[in-house]
Amino acid sequence: MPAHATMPPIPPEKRKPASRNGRAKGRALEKARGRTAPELIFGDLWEFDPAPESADPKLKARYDLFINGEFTVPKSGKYFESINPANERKLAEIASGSGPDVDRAYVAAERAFATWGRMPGRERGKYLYRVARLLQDRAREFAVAETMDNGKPIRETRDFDVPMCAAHFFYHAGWADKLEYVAPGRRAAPLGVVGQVIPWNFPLLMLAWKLAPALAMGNCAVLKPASNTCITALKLAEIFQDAGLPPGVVNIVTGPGSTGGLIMAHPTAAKIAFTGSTEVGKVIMRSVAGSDKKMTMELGGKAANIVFDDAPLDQAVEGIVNGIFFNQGQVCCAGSRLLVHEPVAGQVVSKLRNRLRVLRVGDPLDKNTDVGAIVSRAQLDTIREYLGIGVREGAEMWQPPCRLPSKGYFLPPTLFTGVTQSHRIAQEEIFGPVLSILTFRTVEEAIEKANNTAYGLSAGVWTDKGSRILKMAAELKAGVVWANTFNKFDPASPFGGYKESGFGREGGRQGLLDYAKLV
Ligand code: TAP
Repeated sequence: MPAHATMPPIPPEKRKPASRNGRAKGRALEKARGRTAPELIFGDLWEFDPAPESADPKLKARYDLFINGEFTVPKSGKYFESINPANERKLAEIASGSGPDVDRAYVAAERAFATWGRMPGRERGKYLYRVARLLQDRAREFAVAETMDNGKPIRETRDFDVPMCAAHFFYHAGWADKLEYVAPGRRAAPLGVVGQVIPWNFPLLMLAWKLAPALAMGNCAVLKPASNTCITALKLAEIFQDAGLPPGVVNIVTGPGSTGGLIMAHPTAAKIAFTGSTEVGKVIMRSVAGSDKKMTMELGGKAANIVFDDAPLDQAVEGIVNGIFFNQGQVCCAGSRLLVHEPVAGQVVSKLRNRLRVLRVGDPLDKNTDVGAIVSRAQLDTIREYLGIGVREGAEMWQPPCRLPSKGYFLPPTLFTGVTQSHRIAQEEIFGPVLSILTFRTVEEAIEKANNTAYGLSAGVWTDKGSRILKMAAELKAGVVWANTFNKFDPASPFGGYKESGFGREGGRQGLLDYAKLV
C-alpha cells in the first residue's frame, strides 16, 4: 500500500474459487469449530441459463428529423450510424441535422406556440396523459430499443428508464390543469419556445425530464438527443404522432454537438435547458452570455457515498453497488467516491468484493445481466485511461474475475483502494463502473472530504442515527442527499446541482417554475 494511503489494511483475499467438495469440507470444518460459515458465496456454484428479452424493438433502418409533426430528411442529406455497443453492429442510420434544420424546427415551434401556449391546461394535460399511456402500451418494445441503443441492462430499461419516462409524463399531465398552484399568488405563464440538449446515459428519461414540464407549462420545444443514442427519442416522436400532439409542439433535431450549439444559441429560444458535461455546459453558457435566455444546466458529479460504522453494512453494500454500478456508473449522480468509516473499512471492502464477484457482466438483453455495455468505444477508452491514471497515482485496483463478451464495449466493475483526496480518480468524473474508496475517522472529516470537490450533485449517508443524517444533509453541498438508500428518483422530487454540477431543477414544482415566467 502506498505510504500516503489512510485506509487500514484491507484483509487479504481469503477465498479462491472452491469446488463443491472443498466448500462442503469448509462447512464441516466450520461446524466442527462450532461456527457457521460467515458468507454465502454463490459465484461458482450457480449457473444461469441465458434469458434474452425477445420483444421486437421495431427499429427502422433509417431515422429522419422530426419537425413540425413529420419525419423529414435533413437539409444536408447526411446520415450517421447508430451502433449497438453490446455487439458493435449498426442499428440504424440517423439524420445529421444542421443550421437550416434547426431554423425550420424553431419556425415550427414558434408557430405551434401560438395555439399550444393558449390552450387550456386541462387540454394540454390530455395529450401528456395520452403520450404516457401509449408509451406504457409499447413499454417492452421501448425497453429493448433503449437497451440496444445504449448498452444498459434490460432489467434497468424495463424497470426504471421506461416506467420513469411514463411517470414523468403522467406527473406533468397532472400539473397541466393546476398551474395556478405552481406559484401561489402569481400567475405562471409559458416562456415560448425552449431549446433542449440531452446526454446519452438516460436517453428516454432525460428527454422526459425536459419535455414533460416544458409542455405542461405551455411551451414548445426543439430538442437534440445525444448522437450515440437517438433512437428512442425518434420512436417517441411516433408516439407524439399517434397521440395527435399538434405539429411543431415538439421538434427533434438529431446531429453532432455543433447542432446542439445552434439549438442553444438560437435567437428564438426563450429558455435553454442542457444536460451533459460541465465542460460543454461552460461552452454553451459562454455562447449565450449577454442574452436574456433563461437557463437550466444539469452537469456532472462526483458524489460521495458515506458509510458510518453504525450503518447496516449489508444494506449499505447494496446501496454502494447500486450507487456506482447502476447503468455501468454512467450516471451524473453516481456514488463514485465511497467514504467509509475507518473501523469498518476492511469489512465493507471485503463485503463489496464478495458482492462484485456475483455481479453478472455481459449481454444487456439478458434478463440476468447486472452490468451491461459501456455506451461507446470512446467512453470505454476514457474509462480505461482513468484506470491507468489511478494505478499510476498509486491506488490499488481490484476487479472480480469475469469473462467479458468478445465483442462490444465491456468493462468489469472496478474498485480502487488506497485512494487519497488528491488523486484524480477521487476528483474527476470518470462516468464508468469505477469506485474510488477513501476512509475517514470523524463526522467533520467525512463532511470535509465529501465537499472537497468542484461538483455538488448528490450524496449518500449510511448510518443508524437520525440526528447524524440531519446534520450531514444540512452540511453536504449537494442537490440531493439520500439517507440509507441511493439513486432514488421520483417525478415529484426536484433534482439538480450546486457548484459545477449546474443550476436549476428538474422535477416537482421547482422544475415547472424553471419553464415559467411569473406575471
Ligand atoms: P456531453 O458531451 O456534454 O454531451 C451532452 C449533449 O450535448 C449531447 O447531446 C452532445 O451532442 C451535446 N453537445 C456536445 N457539444 C455541444 C456543444 N458545443 N453545444 C451544445 N451541445 C453540445 O455529455 P455526455 O458525454 O453526453 O454525457 C455525460 C455527461 O452528462 C456527464 O458529465 C454527466 O454527469 C452529465 N449528466 C448530467 C446529468 C444531470 S441531471 N446533472 C444527467 C445526465 C448526464 P453529441 O452527443 O452529438 O456530442
